[in-house]
Amino acid sequence: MADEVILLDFLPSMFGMRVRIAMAEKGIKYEYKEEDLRNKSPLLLQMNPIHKKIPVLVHNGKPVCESTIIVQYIDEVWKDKAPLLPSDPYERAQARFWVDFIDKKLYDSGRKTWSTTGEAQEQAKKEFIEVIKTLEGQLGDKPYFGGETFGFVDLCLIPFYCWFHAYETYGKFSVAAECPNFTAWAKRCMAKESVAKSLPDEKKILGFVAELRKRFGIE
Ligand code: GS8
Repeated sequence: MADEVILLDFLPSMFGMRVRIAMAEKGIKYEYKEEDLRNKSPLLLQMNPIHKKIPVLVHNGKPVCESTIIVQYIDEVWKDKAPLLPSDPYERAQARFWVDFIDKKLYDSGRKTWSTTGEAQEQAKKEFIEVIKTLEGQLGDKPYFGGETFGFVDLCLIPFYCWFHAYETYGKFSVAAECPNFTAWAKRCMAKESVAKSLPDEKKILGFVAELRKRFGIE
């Protein structure tokens, strides 16, 4: 019997994008279900009763939650094509370290570039650029964080790139001007079909952020 694969997702979510890229890399056919996060479906509440968040992968009726856990699950189950995590245990641990760093540092500082003002916003911009520079240092001269090929760290990081236009518009700064090597890496990733088709247009994200700012009464 063929696998039944369902993805509960929300288009602007960088966490959801990770799963979409992993599915595209592996060539997995699945049913995409867009969630209204202000009116969550009974299926989402049933499949992720703890966090009630997307993304959730439902594989033959069983849920897997948390984007990085889902991507690793996909890599283990569909292991014949496009390996995402390194096979060496030490390299695998390093890749997980950097993804953990991205989740702990990049999400919050990025969000604060458009959701705060004044001193807090200046601080957020500084932190955001520092995080990108740290990642740039880790990338070094390699084409991808995974080395010669696109891997787990690349996949978990590139979804943030389509949010940069919104961060830069409201934060009034330019990542490309400050971090050219990082930007070259991002463009390399965007040239991949699996990535390009999984990320929404940056203008759509900008519109989404404009709506959020209005809703939160920012400015
Ligand atoms: C984060 C998922 C998340 O924040 C992961 O999957 O990696 N650590 C998790 N999902 C958000 C949408 S994206 O910002 C979400 O579902 N929010 C709904 C809510 O908080 O009610």
